[in-house]
Amino acid sequence: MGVINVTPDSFSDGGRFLDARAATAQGRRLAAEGAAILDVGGESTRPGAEPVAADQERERVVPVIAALAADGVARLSVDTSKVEVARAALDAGAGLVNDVTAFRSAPDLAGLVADRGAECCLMHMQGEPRTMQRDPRYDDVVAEVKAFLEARLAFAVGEGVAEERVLLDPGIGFGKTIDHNLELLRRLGEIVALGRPVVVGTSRKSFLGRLTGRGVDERVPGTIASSLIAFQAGATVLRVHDVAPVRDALLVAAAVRSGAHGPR
Ligand code: HH2
Repeated sequence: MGVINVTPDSFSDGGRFLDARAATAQGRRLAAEGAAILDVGGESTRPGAEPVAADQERERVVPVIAALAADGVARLSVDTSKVEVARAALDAGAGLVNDVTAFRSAPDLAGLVADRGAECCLMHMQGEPRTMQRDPRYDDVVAEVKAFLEARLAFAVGEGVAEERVLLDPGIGFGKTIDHNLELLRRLGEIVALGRPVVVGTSRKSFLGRLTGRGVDERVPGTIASSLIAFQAGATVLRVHDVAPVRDALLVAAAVRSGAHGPR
């Protein structure tokens, strides 16, 4: 899953793709590099980020999704928690709603996903973006994230979303310390055991900077390592800004696992 942030303030690429043409070009580049899914977002969720009004978020993402849908080169996902934005994105050609609040901020979003037969990604977050990194605490982070995802999956199914249309994400960096992130990656198999496809997004995140001493643009090796570890533990969707290097790493790992490889 390649990330396209149509925002002025995203933590790693804020401002680079605020213009619809630049964002669309980035989407085409990521698809050409091998992204199967493109995740288009119009509101940053970085720690301390300020909320964006629905109209503005919609104006940011819809032209980009419409242009990429016309290409037909990748499945399209909208990274939003708002019903109005998701509806417009689905109308424009998105097929997946990636909600970092797992339908908590807009419970009606579940009904929309159900009515449209869309897929959704439900992510764990403790707190909300503005304050989530102020002293997050858990007794057992993996058990709590797992119980949360199980409950949100049950909620979505109760609202009419087909279970096989739901992906789950432990929410690396969302209300978590470096130790919480490492434990989630180390014990990711427990989340995979829920039986739904698991999405993991470590791309360029600050815990990689803490581990390596690298700035946000220098965290590709850390992103590759953590994405591979997640893949080995059973994650099937890796949400990254740098598709080409992660794709190569995953191809090698998949070939070692299966013994099968293409004619490249
Ligand atoms: N991470 C971010 C945003 N959305 N969605 C899912 N499912 N999983 C993630 O780990 C995840 C996500 C944060 O990364 P980014 O979009 O690059 O930053 P920002 O929120 O600042 O735009």
